[in-house]
Amino acid sequence: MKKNSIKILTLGFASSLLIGLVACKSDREEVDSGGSLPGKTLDDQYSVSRYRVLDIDSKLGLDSKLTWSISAKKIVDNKEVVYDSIIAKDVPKLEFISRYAKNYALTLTAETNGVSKKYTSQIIVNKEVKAYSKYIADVFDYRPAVGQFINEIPEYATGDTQDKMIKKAKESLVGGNSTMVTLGGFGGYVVFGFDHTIPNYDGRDFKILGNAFWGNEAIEERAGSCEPGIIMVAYDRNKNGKPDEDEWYEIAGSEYFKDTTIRNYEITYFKPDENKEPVPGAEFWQTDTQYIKWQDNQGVSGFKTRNTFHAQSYYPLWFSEMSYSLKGTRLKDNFYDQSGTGTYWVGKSYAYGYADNAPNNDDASNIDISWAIDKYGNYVKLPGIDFVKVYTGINQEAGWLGEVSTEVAGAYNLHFK
Ligand SMILES: [Ca+2]
Ligand SMILES: [Ca+2]
Ligand SMILES: [Ca+2]
Repeated sequence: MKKNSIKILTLGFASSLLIGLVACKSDREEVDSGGSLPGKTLDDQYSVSRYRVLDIDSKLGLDSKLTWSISAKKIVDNKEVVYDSIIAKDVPKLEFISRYAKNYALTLTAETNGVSKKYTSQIIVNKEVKAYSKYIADVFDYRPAVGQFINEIPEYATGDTQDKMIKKAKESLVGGNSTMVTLGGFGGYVVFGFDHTIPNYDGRDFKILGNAFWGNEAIEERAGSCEPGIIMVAYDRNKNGKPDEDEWYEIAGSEYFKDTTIRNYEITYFKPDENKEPVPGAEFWQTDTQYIKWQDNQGVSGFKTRNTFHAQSYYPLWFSEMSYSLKGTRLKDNFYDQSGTGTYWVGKSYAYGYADNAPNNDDASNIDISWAIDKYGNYVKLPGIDFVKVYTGINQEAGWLGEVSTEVAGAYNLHFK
C-alpha cells in the first residue's frame, strides 16, 4: 500500500505541469498513506454509448462505505425537484448503463472512520454511431438434440457443415422478421446475442419468442403446447462482442429450487442406422419404437421413436460423431395424456423463467435478468446481458406429438426505446 502511495505521489508531482491538459487524471494527487480519503478519486467526466456498460473504479477499498447516486428529477407539488437517486451501494466499482443518450451528474459518497467525503463527476451517454437493433443480432452456436423436426428447421442440405448450420440458424433468428429453429429433445441448444447490452432494470428485461400456444380443449388452465427451455445468460464482461470468457448464469425459473428438478443431467444420443429393420409399435403412428438409442447419467436408457409424420433422419446429419452428449438442468415432465386414450396430450406451462413455455403475448415469455444465478445457486447482480443460451429442459415423448422440444423464434430487449 505504502509503496503504491509514494509512487502515485511522485507521479502526481512530476506531471503537475500537465495537470491542466490531462484534467481527468488529476485525481492521482493527494493519496495519503494514512488510510484517510483522497481529495479526488473520480475523473471529471466519463463517456459511454447508451446500452453499454461503463465501469467506474472508485479506487477506494471496501473499508469505506460507498454510495453511488445520480441526480434525478421528480415533480413534487407541480414543481420540479432535483434529488440524488441511489444507484449502487458498497461496491468499489460502479457498472453504469443507460438506455438514454443524456448527461448524468454522478455523486460518490465515501465514509471511512466517521469521515465522509463527496466526489462528483459527470457521465456523458452518447447515442450509438450505428443504430442498434432490439432483436437478436447474431447466432454463435446451434447444437440440437435428436428430434422429429431436426434437419428440417433449419433445413439441412447434403454437405452442410456445423458452421453452415449455425449460419442457417442465424438467418432464421436475426432481426424483427425472425422465423424459427427447433432444438430437438433434452439439451439441444442455440446461443445468440444482441448488438448492445440489455440493461437489467426493474422488472422483466427481455422476451424470448417461441411457438407455444394454449390448447383449445385443455381442461387445465395455462396448458397446451408448452415445451419449456432452460435459459442461460451472459454479460460481455471483457467487451469483445463474443461469448468467450464471459461467465454463464442460469435463469432460475419457477422450478429451479424444487426437488423435482435434476441438475447436471446428461444424456447421450446414438446415431441410428437409418436402414435398419424398424420395430413398429401398437399405435398406428409408431413406425420404429427402437429408432434412436439414448442413455442418461441417472442409469436410464431407452429409444426415441420414429413416427409416421416425419420420415427424415431425426439425428443431426451434419454431426459426424456416432454419439453425442448434452447436459444441463432437467425439468419434470410437463406433458400428460388428458384424453386417457392417447389422442389428446397437453403440456402444462411452468410459472415463469423458461423459453417456449407460454404464448408470445403472455408475460411468462418475458425474463428478468435478476433471476440469474451462478453455478453455486446464488443470485448474481448483473448490469445487463449480451448473450443468451436456450436448451430444451424436458426429456419426454408425448405420444404421437413426439418429443418435447423447445423452439426459439426470436428474442428482443423489452426496454428498447
Ligand atoms: Ca430486471
Ligand atoms: Ca466476451
Ligand atoms: Ca414448441
